Amino acid sequence: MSVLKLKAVSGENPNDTLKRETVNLGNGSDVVYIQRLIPSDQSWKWFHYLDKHIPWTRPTIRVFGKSFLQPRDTCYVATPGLTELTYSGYQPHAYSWEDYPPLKDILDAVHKALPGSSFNSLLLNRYNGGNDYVGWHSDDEKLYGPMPEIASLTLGCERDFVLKKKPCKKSSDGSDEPARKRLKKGSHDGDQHTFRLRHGSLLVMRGYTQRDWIHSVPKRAKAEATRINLTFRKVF
Ligand SMILES: O=C(O)CCC(=O)C(=O)O
Repeated sequence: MSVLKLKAVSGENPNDTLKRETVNLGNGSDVVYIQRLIPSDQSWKWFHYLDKHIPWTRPTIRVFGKSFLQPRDTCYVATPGLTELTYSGYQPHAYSWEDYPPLKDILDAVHKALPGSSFNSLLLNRYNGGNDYVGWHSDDEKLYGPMPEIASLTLGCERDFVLKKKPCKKSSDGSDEPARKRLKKGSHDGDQHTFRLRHGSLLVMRGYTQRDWIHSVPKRAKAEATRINLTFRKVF
């Protein structure tokens, strides 16, 4: 495992006091972590609203040919008319931003923190304690384009977010290229980085992170409380 070197930099706006840590993963991939994007009391207000009002479901998904109950609750929100999202054989219903007005305020806060961003879809996850998790995967669905920017907001219980490099395989011309699809838990090749995602924090994956890296939120016996995660994405 490599030693994680964090570079603290300020935002693009000189008046912006938000501390950003940028981790250069190499080969055009990087991660930005803003530990205190949303003040704690505002984050709790949004947490309680979403916990109560979002129509959470726990769908059956298919991974490596087997059916599983997804190990966390989920909900999908998107601007009308976009290509529909399908992952692990599951196509979530797309609710609209207007159905849950605080989502528009959260989206505004994320857009303000990331100048130039224009997210139009949102996948929400709710982890009801440390047994809920998301396994190793990358968000490399075609509808997000080749270099998606994905911004992930955490509300509630802190959890670890782990990034691991995809194993390289030799292509027919002899050059190394990353394996593209979802990988089995336990496979390992190369660097690994862990971020402790705090209440009110924002983690942003950029560049080729989805092509070259996989990520997970592993089970954690000590994480007893609920965590709500919002991942903002742009569908092209
Ligand atoms: O909960 C998180 O921080 C990650 C969620 C995630 O990986 C996903 O929705 O694809």
